[in-house]
Order: sequence, then structure tokens, then C-alpha cells
Amino acid sequence: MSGTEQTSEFQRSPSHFADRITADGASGWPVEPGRYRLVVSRACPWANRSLIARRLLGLEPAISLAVTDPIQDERSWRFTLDPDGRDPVLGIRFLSEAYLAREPEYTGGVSVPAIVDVPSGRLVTNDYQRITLDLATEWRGLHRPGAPDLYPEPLRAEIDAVNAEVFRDVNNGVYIAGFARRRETYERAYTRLFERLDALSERLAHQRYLVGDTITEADIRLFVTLVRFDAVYHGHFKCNRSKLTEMPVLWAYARDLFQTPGFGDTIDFDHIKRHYYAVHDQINPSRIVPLGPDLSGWTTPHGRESLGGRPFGEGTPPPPPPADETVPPPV
Ligand SMILES: N[C@@H](CCC(=O)N[C@@H](CS)C(=O)NCC(=O)O)C(=O)O
Repeated sequence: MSGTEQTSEFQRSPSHFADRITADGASGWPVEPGRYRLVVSRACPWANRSLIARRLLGLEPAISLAVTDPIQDERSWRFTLDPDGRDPVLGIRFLSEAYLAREPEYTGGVSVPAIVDVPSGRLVTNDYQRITLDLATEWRGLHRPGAPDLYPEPLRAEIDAVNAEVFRDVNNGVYIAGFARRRETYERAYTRLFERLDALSERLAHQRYLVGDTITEADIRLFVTLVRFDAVYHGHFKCNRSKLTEMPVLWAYARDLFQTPGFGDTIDFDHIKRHYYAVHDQINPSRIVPLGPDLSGWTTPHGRESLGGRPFGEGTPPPPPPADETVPPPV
């Protein structure tokens, strides 16, 4: 995990490689089918955003996918799930090799999500805040027919405002609580987190999705934290006022999204649990991975259709994921 715990609060470092892949290619990285490879860990919430956006937009044929081992070693993310421990397309064993191909003197952190230029093997970007927005806008020419507009122009100000609050108090808030070394830091993050979740519950009691009446980027960003909540944040990060399953509106909202093609089919709870509990050994020195929670509730009816709204507006759901990208169902 990059960032530092200095005086009190865990600091998330800005992305070092923030080039953009654009439709007009002015950035030097033009949108091009088959040229780029998205590297993710299925454990990582920031990477999960890009996995969901890629599925919803039908960008699988245009951007290939590399999935790392959920557990890093001292050289960080590695391709041990692939034959011979090498990514079959990039031919590398560690994601750091793409970082170094881009900047040989680079000594900073190696993080996912990352987009790598396949012909040169060089990292293009690890800017997780920007990647999904660019998939929704710059990559429009390669979206599947009927793909949703995840970042509609008229709603951008509202989406950005919701995203900023959700990032500070929820997405990153759980990390501040979990990595706190001082009680006040933890308590402040915990309080802000649950105040925000309560406010989001009120908002979502009357509307099916966070902004407008279809799924947007805002829903993707909240979902990736909610789906990890009971499996890791509630216990491992001490965010334990309530489980997700004890917050009825958010639990139904999260189930609704989970059961929407493009969301639940990106989630691997085994990777999520093994990563957090085994990697953060300062929090969990035994590295024992808990057996629970019971995940069977994720597929139960959510009842949110009565709030109106349609997942994809006038569009259609994406087809099932490619066979080599399927993940085990929750059990
Ligand atoms: N790139 C951002 C956000 C993405 C991020 O934090 N990803 C995590 C995984 S969830 C990561 O790869 N951290 C580096 C590491 O664990 O070695 C950052 O460096 O803070």
C-alpha cells in the first residue's frame, strides 16, 4: 500500500503516472482497440472501478485484462496466476517491469489499476481517479451498442460532488480508520464514515441510484467499498458500528448493483479476503484469513425495482464476461 502514516492520518499519494489515453490522441496515447492492457488485482477497490466500467461499456474486446495474484511480494504485484508466472501478453512477471520500462529510475510505489501500452510494454497511467472517467468519455467510439452513459454531461457537477464526499469519507475513509496509529485519527474517520453512510442511506431510500435515474460513475465508486465492507472493512479495518447487512437501504442498494451484470461478475471475495488479511500484517500479524462472512445473501432479492429507475436507461445490459474472466459465485 502506498502512502505514509506521518503525524496522524494515512496519506494517499497522487498517481505518479497520469497520462491520459484520448480519442484525439493529442496526449500521445490514442484510443486504439487492442493496444492497451488493463492490469488489476481483483482485491483492490480502486482497480475494481475500472473493471466494472470496462464491463458495463463493453470494452473487453478493446482493452485486454491482466489479473495479478491477490498477494504482493517484496517486488509488489506479480503474475503468478498465469502459466510460468508471466503475463502472457506483456511477457513480464511483475507489474513493476512495466513501470520501469516507462521510467527506468522510478523508485516509487507500484499500484493497480495500471494501463500498459502492449507494443512498448510501458506503463501509461496508474491514475485510478481518471481511468474510469476516460473509459466513459474518451473511449466512447469503442463502446458496445446500448452501453450506458456513466458520466452524462448534465449530471457531471452532481456526480463529482457525490464522488468527492464518498471518496473522502467512505472509499478512503475506511483506509484512514484501518491504518490509523492514533485513537483520535481512527475515531474521526469512523465517525465521518458512518455519518456519511447514514446520509447516503437517506438519499438512497427514495431513489434507486445515487445520481439521476440510471447507473453512473457515482454508483460504481460507492459499490466497490460497500461490496468489501463486511468481508474486510468491518473487522480488519475496525469499521464496526454496523455491518452492511445491518444497514437495510445500503444493503439492498448494494445487492441491486451486485446482481446487475457488470458488477457482481467482477467480484472475487476469495481474492479480496486473502489480500487484506495476508498483506496488512501490521494489522493482522497471524495472517489468518477469516472463514466468514456468509456471502449467500448477495444473491437474494433486493426489492429496489419499485423505486423506479432503470439500470441502463434505454440501453441494455452487457453480455456475460468472457470465459477466461469469469469469477466464482459468492458462497
Ligand atoms: N494509485 C493509487 C491508488 C491505487 C491503490 O492504492 N492501489 C493499491 C491496491 S488496493 C495498490 O496497488 N497499492 C500498492 C501496493 O499495495 O503495493 C495509490 O497509489 O494510492
